[in-house]
Amino acid sequence: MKIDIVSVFPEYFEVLNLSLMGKAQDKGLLEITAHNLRDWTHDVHHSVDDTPVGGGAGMVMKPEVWAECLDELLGLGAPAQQESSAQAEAATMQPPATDAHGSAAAPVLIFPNPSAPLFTQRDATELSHAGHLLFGCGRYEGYDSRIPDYYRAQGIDVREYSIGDYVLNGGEVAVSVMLEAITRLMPGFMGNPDSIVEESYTGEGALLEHRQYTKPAVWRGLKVPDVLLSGDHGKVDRFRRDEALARTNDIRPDLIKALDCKALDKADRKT
Ligand code: 6GU
Repeated sequence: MKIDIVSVFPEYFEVLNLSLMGKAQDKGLLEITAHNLRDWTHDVHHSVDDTPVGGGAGMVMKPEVWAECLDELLGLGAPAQQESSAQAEAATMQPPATDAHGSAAAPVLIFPNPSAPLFTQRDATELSHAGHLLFGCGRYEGYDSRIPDYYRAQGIDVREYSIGDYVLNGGEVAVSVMLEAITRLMPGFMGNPDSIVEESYTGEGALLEHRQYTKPAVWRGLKVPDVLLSGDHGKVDRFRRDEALARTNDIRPDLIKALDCKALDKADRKT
């Protein structure tokens, strides 16, 4: 998967060279490039933002700079606009991204935005099959809304996502979060692919996970539930499923409401 990230703080993404994401890059599973948006400016101040039209506090990211950058990274010819020959050459020299099946894949353009729909495990799963993701990180009060509108109108798959109900200073951390959720679902990313099958938020059920224990069976006076020591796999499965349902009902009743009834079995209904 080819991943381009555009930001005024590309250094933020050095964390992606660590741990499993770093290993996936070494293996050639991921090819991540963090670009500096200011490289596409032409003025001496390298300015990327301006005051909001209509008034108000803060600054809004300008569409012209973003468009020069995104046109190049998406391999789109700039309409009636001059491109530097070096930039044009770089754009044509890029090999086409391929999807999970090795065929050329349409890029997905993603803008983190606290006022957008919530990014969920479902989105992560869908995007883990993409061949090319391009993230545009806004700063300040956000970016000119015509930027996503324009690329949608060009037929690009454009997404805007929030990662939760709180406000961050910019999209960089949100992109790191989304990327980790997406890439760990790629085939070959995890050492043990089973570990992603039974997690919270996956499967039709989308329940919080049951509680976890390891040895010793008694630690500082606290016991592991007896049933987990029984060796009866049927009982263990039932215990865990009941606990997952009860915990989800307590902590995230919204997930229970969203549950597809068909995902429940007869025994579930008694808990
Ligand atoms: Cl995607 N961006 C920013 N700036 N703040 C957020 C967010 C995104 N999601 C939640 N808060």
